[in-house]
Amino acid sequence: MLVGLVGKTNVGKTTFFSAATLVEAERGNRPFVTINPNEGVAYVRVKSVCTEFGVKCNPKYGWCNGINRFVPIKLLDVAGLVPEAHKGRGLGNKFLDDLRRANVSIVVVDASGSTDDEGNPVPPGSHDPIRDVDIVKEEFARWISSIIRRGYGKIRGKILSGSSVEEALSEALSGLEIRREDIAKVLIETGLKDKKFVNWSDDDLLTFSRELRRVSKPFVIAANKADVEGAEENIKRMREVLEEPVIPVSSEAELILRKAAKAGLIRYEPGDEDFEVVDESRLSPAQRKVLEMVREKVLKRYGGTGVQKALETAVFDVLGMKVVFPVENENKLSDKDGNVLPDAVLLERQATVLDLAEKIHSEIAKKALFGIDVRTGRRISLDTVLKHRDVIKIVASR
Ligand SMILES: Nc1nc2c(ncn2[C@@H]2O[C@H](COP(=O)(O)OP(=O)(O)OP(=O)(O)O)[C@@H](O)[C@H]2O)c(=O)[nH]1
Ligand SMILES: [Mg+2]
Repeated sequence: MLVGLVGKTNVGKTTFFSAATLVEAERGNRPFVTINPNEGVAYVRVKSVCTEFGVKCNPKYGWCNGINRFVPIKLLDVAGLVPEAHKGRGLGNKFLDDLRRANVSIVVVDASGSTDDEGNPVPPGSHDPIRDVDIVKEEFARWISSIIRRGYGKIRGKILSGSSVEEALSEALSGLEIRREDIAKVLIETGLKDKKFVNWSDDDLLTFSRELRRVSKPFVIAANKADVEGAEENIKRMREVLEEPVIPVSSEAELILRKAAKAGLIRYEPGDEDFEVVDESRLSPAQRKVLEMVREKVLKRYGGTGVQKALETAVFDVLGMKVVFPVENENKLSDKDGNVLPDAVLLERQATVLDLAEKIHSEIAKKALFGIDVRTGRRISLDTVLKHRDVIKIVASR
C-alpha cells in the first residue's frame, strides 16, 4: 500500500512526510529543496478489536493503544512540480515515474496562498491554491499522455495485429498499475471507443489521459498551512469548487507535536484532537508558546492537524480499503507462538477470504479450504468478501 505526496514545489510535502513518518528530510522555504524521493512508513488508524474481545494485542508492525490500532502504510514524497513541468520546466515531470506504484496521491497545496506558481514565497492570500490543484492534475495527465505517446508505435502494431485498443493501451500503461477495467471505462466515457486509435488527435489523447488519471489515480487534497491567517477562506472555496475531499492540514503543527511527544514533553498520538503536557516545568517558555499556538490556531480550529485525516481519507474513503486481522488460534486470537492479533492486513474493497490467504502466504492460499469468522464462529467460503475489522482464521489442508 503506497500513498504518494505530490504538489507544487515549496508547499510542505516534505514537512507532511516527516510529520507522518518521523523520517528526517530536508525542508526549506524555497523551491526544489527535494530532488530525490523520500520513502517512509506512516500509519492509518483502525478502531482496535482487542478491546472488544477483552485481550491485549501484540502487533508485529505498528502499535495499539487499546482504542486504535496503527497499521503501517508506505508514504512517498517526491520533488515539486511547476506549471509546464512536462515541457521540462523546473525539475520536469519525469519524477512522477516514482509515483507510478502509488495507489492514491495526496496533493499537498499551500492553502494560505503564500507561494506563487514557481514556489517562491509571496504574501499570504496572493495566490489561488485551486490553481495549484489544477496544475498537478494537468501535469499528471500530460505524464500519462507522454507514456502513451512513447509507446505509440507498439500500440499501433498491436492493434494492427488484432488486439483491442483497450488491450494495447493496457499493455503500454502496465508500469502505472492501471487496471484494464479503468481503461475500458474511460474509453467509453470519453467516446473514444468508437474512434480509431490512429485517428486520435492530441486533444483526444489529453482528454483520455485526464479522465484516466481521475479514475485510476485518485487524489485527496491536503490544504496545508491551514494555520496561516486567510487559509480558512481558501479552504471553504476549495471545498465548493473541487470534486476531491479537501482536508485542512497543518503539517508544521503535526511535526511539532510528534517531536514533542517523542521527546516525552507531551502526550499526543497521530490523529488526536488535543495534547497533554507531561510536566509543565520541563517546557521552556518558547516551547510552551509554540504548543499553545498549535492548540489555538490548529487543534481548536480544525479538531486536529489533518495529517492523519488526509492519510485515512485516502486509504479508507477514496480507495475503500479495509483492515482484516488473521489469526491461527481462534480461541486465543493468536498466532502459533501466542502473539495476540499479530497482523493487521490492508485489503482492497472487494477482497475475499482467498485474497487474505494469498496476502499471508501463497502456500496457505494453495491449501486453503475455508475461513472462520471468529466473531460469529461461523465457517465462511473462500469467495466470501471480507468486512472491515473482520477477525479471520483460515483453515488449510496439511
Ligand atoms: N505555516 C506553515 N508552514 C509550513 C507548513 N508546512 C510546511 N511549511 C513551510 O513551508 C516551507 C516548505 O516546506 P517543505 O516541506 O520543504 O516543502 P516541499 O513541498 O517539500 O518543497 P520542495 O521539496 O522544495 O518542492 C517550509 O518553510 C516549511 O516550514 C504548515 O503547515 N504551516
Ligand atoms: Mg520537499
